[in-house]
Amino acid sequence: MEPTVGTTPPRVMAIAGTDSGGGAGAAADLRAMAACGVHGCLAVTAVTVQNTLGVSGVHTLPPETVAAQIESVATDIGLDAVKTGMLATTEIIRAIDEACERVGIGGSGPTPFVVDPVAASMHGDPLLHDSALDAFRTLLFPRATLITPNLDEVRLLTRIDVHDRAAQYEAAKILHAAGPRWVLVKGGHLAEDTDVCVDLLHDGSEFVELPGPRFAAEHTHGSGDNMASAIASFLARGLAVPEAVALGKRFVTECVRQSYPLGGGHGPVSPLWTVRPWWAADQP
Ligand code: PXL
Repeated sequence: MEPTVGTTPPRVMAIAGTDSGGGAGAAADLRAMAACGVHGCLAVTAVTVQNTLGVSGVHTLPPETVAAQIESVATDIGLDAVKTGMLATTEIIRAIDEACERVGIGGSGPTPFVVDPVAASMHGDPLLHDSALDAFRTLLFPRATLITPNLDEVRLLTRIDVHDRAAQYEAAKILHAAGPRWVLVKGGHLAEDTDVCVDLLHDGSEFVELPGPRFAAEHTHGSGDNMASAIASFLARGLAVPEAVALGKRFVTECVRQSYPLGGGHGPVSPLWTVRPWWAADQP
């Protein structure tokens, strides 16, 4: 058979840490990107020693190696969108900011830039130095097309403890003032909503509430990574932010619905619902 040459898909980069348990971080990002039909590239920031019970070790890469991965890919392969996850230190954040400036990612450059301000694992293990919160605010937020904090990250970044919708609106306004084009304040941790999960999107003038079902899910490891990676993938496909966020929400809602147990702790959300079982006899 003659080999066939395919069409290059949209190209998206995750700047992220690894999770040896495979549920979150870089592995989740690249799976979500494949599920959303794009070519995923990766700049590793840190290696975590991790299973479903928690994080027992973190080894960060030299900041210049993180920057070099970004520039190497951007100057050859090209990038249609970039998303960040675990960034670990101020020095790595600064190196990312400088590399993005050089190759036109976020800010006034052409490449959309999604910043998921990851601060801790779901077990509360730190994935970011406390002193690096300021670097997020001052360097990456002004460069971001969209930031996607959950309510724990909102508390760290703004000191607002969001317990109701009014505070969710207030937090969105304060975070928008730090410079991102759009803010998505995710409502997954909002206790007052018992059967809905309302994410709030804000661009400095409009507010859009994105309601979705809430599941009593125990296995939600990697949900934020999957969502931000899906949104970046849809931005790379050329969708506007509200459409990309709405599709990202649809994607992650199904990932949470289909999450599975793994190990002795919290299992991962699953993008496998997008995979056609081509290996089964009746699937061509
Ligand atoms: O889900 C956030 C996240 C991102 N990156 C890494 C992680 C986690 C959560 O545990 O381990 C490497």
